[in-house]
Amino acid sequence: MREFNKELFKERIAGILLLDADKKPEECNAQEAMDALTKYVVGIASAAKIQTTKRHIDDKSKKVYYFSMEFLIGPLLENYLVNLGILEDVREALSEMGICLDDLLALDIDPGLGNGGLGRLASCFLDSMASLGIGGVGMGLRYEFGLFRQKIESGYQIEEPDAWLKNGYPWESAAPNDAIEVKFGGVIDRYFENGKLRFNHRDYESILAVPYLVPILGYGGEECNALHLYRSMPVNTELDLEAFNRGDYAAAMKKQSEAVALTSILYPNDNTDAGKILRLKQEYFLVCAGVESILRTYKKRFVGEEWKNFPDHVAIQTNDTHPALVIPVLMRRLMDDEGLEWDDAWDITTRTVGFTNHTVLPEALEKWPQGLVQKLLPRIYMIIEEIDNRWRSAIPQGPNYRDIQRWTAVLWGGEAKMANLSIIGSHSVNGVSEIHSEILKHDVFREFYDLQPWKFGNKTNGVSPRRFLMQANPKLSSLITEYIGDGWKTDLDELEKLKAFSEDDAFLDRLYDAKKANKERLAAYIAEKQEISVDTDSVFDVHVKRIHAYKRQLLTALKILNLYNRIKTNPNYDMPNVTFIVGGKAAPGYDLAKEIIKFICSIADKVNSDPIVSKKMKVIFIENFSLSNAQFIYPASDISEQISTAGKEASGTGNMKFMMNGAVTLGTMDGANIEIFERCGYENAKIFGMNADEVSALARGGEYNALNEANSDPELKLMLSQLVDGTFEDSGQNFWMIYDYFANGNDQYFVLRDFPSYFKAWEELMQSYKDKKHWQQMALANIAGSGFFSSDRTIKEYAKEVWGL
Ligand code: NBG
Repeated sequence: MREFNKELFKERIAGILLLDADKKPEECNAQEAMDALTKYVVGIASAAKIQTTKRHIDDKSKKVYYFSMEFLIGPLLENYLVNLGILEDVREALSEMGICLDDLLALDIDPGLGNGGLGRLASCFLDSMASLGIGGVGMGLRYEFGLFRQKIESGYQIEEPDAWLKNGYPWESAAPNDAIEVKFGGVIDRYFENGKLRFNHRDYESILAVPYLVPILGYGGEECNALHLYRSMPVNTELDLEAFNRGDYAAAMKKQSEAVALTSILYPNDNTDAGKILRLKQEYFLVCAGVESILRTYKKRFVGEEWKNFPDHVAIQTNDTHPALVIPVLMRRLMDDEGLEWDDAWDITTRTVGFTNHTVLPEALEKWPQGLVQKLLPRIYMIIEEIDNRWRSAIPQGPNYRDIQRWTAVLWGGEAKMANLSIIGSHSVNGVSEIHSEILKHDVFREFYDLQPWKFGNKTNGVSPRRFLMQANPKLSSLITEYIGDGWKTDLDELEKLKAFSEDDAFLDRLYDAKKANKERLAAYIAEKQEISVDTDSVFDVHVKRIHAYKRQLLTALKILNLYNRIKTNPNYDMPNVTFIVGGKAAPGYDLAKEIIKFICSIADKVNSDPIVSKKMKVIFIENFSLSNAQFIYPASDISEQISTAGKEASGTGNMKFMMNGAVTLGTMDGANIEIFERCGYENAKIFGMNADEVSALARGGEYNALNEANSDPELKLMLSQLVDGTFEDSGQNFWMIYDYFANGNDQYFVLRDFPSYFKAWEELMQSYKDKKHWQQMALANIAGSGFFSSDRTIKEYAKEVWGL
């Protein structure tokens, strides 16, 4: 950890304030103080970056390039103060200067450059690589507008643009000298030169990729990596003068606007593929710029090195299929520009690239119309065709192989299939939890697995304990340190040591107190934002994540409605007081998800305004669930709702964040839940519902009918009719869309089948809550068992088994 010299620090901050704001510390406002503190930390990060770069040049260590269309990095200031180990020192020093650190942190920018788990995972990985001293570079896009901000008005989601750059972003530094030209469209001419086939690209349109570098500071503050975010800019800064002189200013600016538009927005879809041309352009833009930057650095560092050694120095990991074009792009660079033959280029490419799949949902597996790829990326298309031809001709012909030909082809039925391209062009393919990786091998990609079983592996996801425990939950962190020392901060497995205190009443009481304090922090946030007061002695039952049919927020909604109905008929219904907290964004084009939000908000209105029911429970829909408020939510939770249909959630990472903070999982046998149950002990979680095999059997059978489920269960039947019988008319509507979802035999995620077992499991969990000591023991078992879910462990596995570090 770094030394902290308080007087020097105060002098530095005062100096920056004087230069930048012409003010003394006691005269500055929070924003000015925030800017000064950020500048101070950026200075430390830059110094660390220089040292890290020097070290990596000297030891020639292998570098990992993590390509992702999303990086949910979150607010950085507090995170870096934690990583530097100076958060409390800085707080004290500032307060001596009359500045309150918390006021500053509240102003920190939360760049929404991702949708959900996939983007946050990428950022946890960057944090872990830096903390472990692995030279890791993130390659992403600098979207002008991040994921929309969610407002809830009368229960409806309203999307507002996230103009996160409007006041500048102090963490980034532009590197215009390293800009890269990316070419779209045009024509490819073939010709022979010295007996070698060559390609000339003409009549294309160029867009400039300008890198912006954000420092990624590891724990301990010694290592600093970088995130490269590419921004699209026009190549020619000139106007179309002819149009300009005509007075047609829009036409004069057309090229410029098109170029800028490329990285303007992040597609707000989680686990669905929008299939839009702009998205394909974004994906190509990212990989083209990224590959070029890798090769430039490589050629500088390894002068005279043979190309075949490239994979000894560089690893590329693709975060889902979005950067799949990295394969043909690297091929093109090696062949067309560096003069390598196909076989050598192919060997280098496949030894360099690794692919992680993050979903089994068919609607999220990217496919592009062949014609579009051909028109937009003519040379890349030729290479994809060649990859596909070579792959197919290596598969035996004949009737037994027809299915394999069909399901593994890259180009088939007029479509270019990015998952197939990713698998064929990588040396490693992995899923993100045990069960998910098994489903990939035996179901989604089984033809590939039959042919190349050695490529397939598993890397169960993890999360950064710095951000999600140390930073999010200082109360619990200091309690842990008090009892087991601070080795857990770099080796999360040490949390196991806490098991020794499971009969220690004093410790268990302290655990309860920490939870209670965190509930008070969240309650204050809710009171401020939503003007609702919640009972901090109640159970906090929390379901926060993107809204999606497969994640089954409908189960939560029906559970709450069922409780409402029960209390209305029996005001003495036996349950502890509960606060239900739901939150998450719906993709703007996903009508059912938006309707689910409205449904939950309507139930909340009913519950919270009922004089009797509201004494037992409250329902809160947290507006704009995002990294910044997530950090208050996980530590305050008692119950972690992880209730996706078994087999559908690839891993989940929220489940790990809850566990680490001592929440008990109420969940299905899905994704990483299963590994969570194994590590906290099945008795310290609550499992319900069908398992993945039962789900597939039910789906295959084709006989499931949601209405039958409802008709055989009076409570379900009542709730289904309440959707449309005017029960919710005072909150403005009936929920025909949800009713139809069930009634038209659409319940593809089996909400109604799993509901009875879900409700029963919840009731049983409430019984266990009554025994305070026992509940604290369950919470403790979760914290103590969560070491495995550190992203440090995940990254070590990638490093060893995929990247060959
Ligand atoms: C998501 C999965 C989650 C998983 C994250 C990170 C996509 C395509 N997939 O279950 O739905 O935890 O990826 O791996 O966003």
